[in-house]
Amino acid sequence: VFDEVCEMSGVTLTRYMMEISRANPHLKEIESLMNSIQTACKTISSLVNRACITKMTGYQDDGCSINVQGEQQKKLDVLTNDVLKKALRFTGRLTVLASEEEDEPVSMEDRERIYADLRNSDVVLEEGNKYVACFDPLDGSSNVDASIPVGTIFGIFASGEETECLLDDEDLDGTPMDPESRAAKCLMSTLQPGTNLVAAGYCLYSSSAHLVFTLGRGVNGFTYDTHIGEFVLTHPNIRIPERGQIYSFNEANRWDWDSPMQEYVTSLQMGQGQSGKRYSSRYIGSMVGDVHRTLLYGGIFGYPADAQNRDGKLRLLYEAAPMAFLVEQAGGLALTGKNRIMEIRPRGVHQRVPCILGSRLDVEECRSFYNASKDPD
Ligand code: P6P
Repeated sequence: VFDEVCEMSGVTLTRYMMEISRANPHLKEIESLMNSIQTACKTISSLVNRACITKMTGYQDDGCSINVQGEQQKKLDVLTNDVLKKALRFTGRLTVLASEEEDEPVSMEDRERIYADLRNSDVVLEEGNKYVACFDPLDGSSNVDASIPVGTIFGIFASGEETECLLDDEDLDGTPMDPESRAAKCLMSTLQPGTNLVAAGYCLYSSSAHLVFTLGRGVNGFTYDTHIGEFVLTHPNIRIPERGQIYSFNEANRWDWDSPMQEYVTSLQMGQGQSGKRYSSRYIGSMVGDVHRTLLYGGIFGYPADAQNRDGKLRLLYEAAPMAFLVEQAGGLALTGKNRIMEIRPRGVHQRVPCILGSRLDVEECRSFYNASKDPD
């Protein structure tokens, strides 16, 4: 069904997910999650588009709100995080969510209240699979004030054993769960490798809003049509070109990069790479925009390890892993330098990881420089 629905260019995302879950009943819960995510993205798109008009640019309060990253929170960081949390929370499908803006994973501790409210209403909430959502509500938000593209990144993991016992508020042996072990189990259910992702994607807020995601069977892109208030299928079955001619790294860090990266980029600049052509440099400083361009035009994007940041800058759980899933599903590669990003099990919710992703031949060429070096990955 995935292929047939993809031929229906112009189909709305709502209809697309309905067809997919009708043909794949086990994806019913994912349909509910995707519909909540698209609603949140429509709201965030409007908030970003009107930020300068509604004075939602600038920092939260008078700049005294610091997030877990130690960064000053923008007004929109806080607001978009609330929008996404509320949208996901009321699906009743999530047990845990982890956000760039939250210190620790958030368990659905008010899940009972939600169920009680729903039980008192005529909405029947069937218990479905439970999922763990990880997201960056507004990646690159420091660019909003200058109307540079920004985006939402999300990853949905299948539930694990720890997640199941969160549901029963008891340990697997039936004893009531104390807050500490509940928090520990929240964390454990969140720290999963990218290979456990069942869905991942981003919404780019730029000249248009584009929701691009995968359910593990290819990548499809939907564009927000403000005339009808729906995301419509405009980029069915996205395949990243085998090789591009654009490299996308912050070259201000060049002299801190490991030597393999320095040598690789120099070869591209000199036209001495495998393609024999000189590459162009494009770097927005907003991951979603750089990844979207790389997905459509081909080439290579990354935030490699450097002397100042041995693990790079990008976060594994809600930036690198979801984007790695997308890029691999589109036929590309996503590495830390030598190793596949999707196979790394996070040690912490906000763990950083070196990230190099894009066209298969470009990333393999870059890896050949790392493999030739004795530096540990
Ligand atoms: P730099 C935005 O802050 C972000 O997390 C990514 O969106 C982006 O790719 C990267 O950081 C840019 O970092 O150090 O090049 O400005």
